[in-house]
Amino acid sequence: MILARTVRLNYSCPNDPNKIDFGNVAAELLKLIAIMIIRQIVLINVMMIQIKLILENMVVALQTLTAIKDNTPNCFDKCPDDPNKIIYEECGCGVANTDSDKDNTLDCFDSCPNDSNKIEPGKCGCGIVDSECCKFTNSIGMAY
Ligand SMILES: [Ca+2]
Ligand SMILES: [Ca+2]
Ligand SMILES: [Ca+2]
Repeated sequence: MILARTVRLNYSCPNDPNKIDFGNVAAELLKLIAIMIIRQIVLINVMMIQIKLILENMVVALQTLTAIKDNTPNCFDKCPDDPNKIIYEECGCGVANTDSDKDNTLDCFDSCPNDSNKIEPGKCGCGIVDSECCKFTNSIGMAY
């Protein structure tokens, strides 16, 4: 490209064949430099677009990796380390909101999670009705 344009340069002054018109040469060189700079800028823009695409793909890949099982990117996930929750619920992240004995008290608040009659061990402990263990027995073992 430069050679092709150089061939077309008119180095001589039209009125004096012994002199070179440096004004024309400088202008032509400036044009060539400008064209080269524009080409470099275009190339840089293309590279920037490609880098932007690569970075966008990396962000998507990272979001996919960190979404765990709930398919929620961590930026929208209040429990990023808990694959079962995306919001902070009663029992918090990492703890299931389970009510094993169906007494309407979640296991995380139920000290007797397998006793539907108690949420605290009370006097007799979980699984035993308090009035049952507090009965007095007579000498032959009869409750009264
Ligand atoms: Ca989560
Ligand atoms: Ca319960
Ligand atoms: Ca219970």
